[in-house]
Amino acid sequence: MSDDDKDVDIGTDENVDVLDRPEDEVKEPEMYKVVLHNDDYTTKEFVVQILAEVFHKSFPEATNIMLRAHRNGKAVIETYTFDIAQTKVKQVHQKAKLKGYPLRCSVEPD
Ligand code: TYC
Repeated sequence: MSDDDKDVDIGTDENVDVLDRPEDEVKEPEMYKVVLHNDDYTTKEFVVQILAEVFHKSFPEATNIMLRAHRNGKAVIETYTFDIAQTKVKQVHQKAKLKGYPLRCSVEPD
């Protein structure tokens, strides 16, 4: 008999003990809020444009978020993993700087 003919038990959930180790469990990533801050100089139109371009918000959603920041001083735009949140903030600051606006966003733990 050749090696190819031998039955090899590869193991199934029925006949192999599986140990549940907490360190093997898949954890959800920690999430972070991107917060939009009000200022006296950036135009409402530009804020709405940024929210559409960078955060893919519809015009009505973008308008609501902009107005919340305008009235309350700040507004949560969306939550993301840390790297994505940080990248969005950088994109906002880069685009605002190009137009000479002081628009600011920040990242906060959710
Ligand atoms: N307060 C600004 C104005 O009256 C508009 C504005 C809204 C700016 C929201 C920033 O996050 C902001 N032109």
